[in-house]
Amino acid sequence: MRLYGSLTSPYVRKARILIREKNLPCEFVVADAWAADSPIPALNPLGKVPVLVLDNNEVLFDSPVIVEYLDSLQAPALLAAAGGERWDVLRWEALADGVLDAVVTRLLESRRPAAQQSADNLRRQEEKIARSLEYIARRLGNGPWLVADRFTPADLVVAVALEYTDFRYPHDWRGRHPRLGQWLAGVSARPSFIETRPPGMEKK
Ligand SMILES: N[C@@H](CCC(=O)N[C@@H](CS)C(=O)NCC(=O)O)C(=O)O
Repeated sequence: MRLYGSLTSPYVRKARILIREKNLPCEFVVADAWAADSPIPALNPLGKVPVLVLDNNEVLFDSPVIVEYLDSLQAPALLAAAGGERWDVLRWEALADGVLDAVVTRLLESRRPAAQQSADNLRRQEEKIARSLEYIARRLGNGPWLVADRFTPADLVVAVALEYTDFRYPHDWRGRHPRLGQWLAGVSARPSFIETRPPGMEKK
């Protein structure tokens, strides 16, 4: 198997963390989706990373699909096969993916020439992020995990989203949600997080 992606993409990092957590044999190919000579559009018509090329040359894309596929390769699966726990985890994943989308959209907007930037769009994305962090903090218990009594893809994706927020939209969300900050410190101390942290992303 080969995983294509950049070192800084949080969507790619989700797959890299899962590969490390489950010790799966998978080559990592660094590829920039934005480069003119990028191999990515030939693999994924959407032109986005991550892309996973299987041993039979079948191609999977979109990080939720890749994460679930990788998780299915080796028991025990981190995602429950059925029942309430499964839907809890999938909802957390959808929320965290939405936070990533908002942070990326905000970043791209902020990189446009000042005269072309939309203050409305910046504010809208920042509101999505603030509401989502509030939502997470409100539902966070006292234990180390979001769902059940073990590490699940919910913890993985929410922690990736919070670290990416620190990386690309640094602001004092810990002041508002100190317990969420403590929770993140626990998850992000895992070797899978340490080993996949991109250059320039400091652990808080
Ligand atoms: N929903 C996709 C989002 C992936 C994504 O947006 N990747 C970015 C890198 S962070 C990308 O490849 N962007 C290139 C583009 O949008 O053309 C996923 O979860 O895999």
